[in-house]
Amino acid sequence: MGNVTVYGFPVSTFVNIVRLVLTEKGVSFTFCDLELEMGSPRHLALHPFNRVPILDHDGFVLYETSAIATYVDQAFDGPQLQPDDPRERARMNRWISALNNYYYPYIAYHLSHERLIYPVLGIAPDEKVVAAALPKITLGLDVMENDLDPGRKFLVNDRPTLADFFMLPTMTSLSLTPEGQQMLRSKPRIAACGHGGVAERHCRARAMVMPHVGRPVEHARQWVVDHRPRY
Ligand SMILES: N[C@@H](CCC(=O)N[C@@H](CS)C(=O)NCC(=O)O)C(=O)O
Repeated sequence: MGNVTVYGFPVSTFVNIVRLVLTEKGVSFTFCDLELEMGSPRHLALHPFNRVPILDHDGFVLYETSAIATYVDQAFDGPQLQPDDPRERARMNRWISALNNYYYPYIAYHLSHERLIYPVLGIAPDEKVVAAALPKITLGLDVMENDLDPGRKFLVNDRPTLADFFMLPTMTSLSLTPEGQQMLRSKPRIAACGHGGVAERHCRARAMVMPHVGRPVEHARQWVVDHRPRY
């Protein structure tokens, strides 16, 4: 198996995708917290775009969550997390791409940061950012609700695929906001499958995030400058 290290900060959505995938594969790993080193020369040497996660497997260093997740699935034993069937694999990749482009930005950057991350730092939420995000989040939830057959527990088929692990941390942070809780109440299929995955794995995602909710993410002060939309 070799030595595996995940670099990131604990509350990070993408870091938690990698931690969930490694856990599902049964791969033990060390977590290296970069919270106090974000943007430092050591961090930028690992990730030139100043983001996390980064995976180190016996000196093979990789960034970008999609690349890491597919590498982990192929490089290690354990349950196969990518379907062989071309159409199922395409649907898995469609969910991953949709998460990156339509779910994560509005749910994490525009809602969760304003509700959960900034207030802890003494930064007032920008209600215009939240208001603009809500219809986009509603659309995403409607799409997911309609796509899930009643009783189907996973996004693609009857087994967990990478799509479920990509979706879980974002849906977890949605479920921690008042707006998210309200919206999820009218989405019984999403609720039944554990917010886009499976209840047990959703609990695992929550367990990763909950200890850090309410703790300051100091480097997020910079997000107000770099990432926050201006209306
Ligand atoms: N495209 C990257 C996105 C990673 C990303 O945005 N990570 C966030 C944390 S969830 C981050 O590093 N944020 C730090 C920052 O923007 O300063 C991936 O797929 O890994």
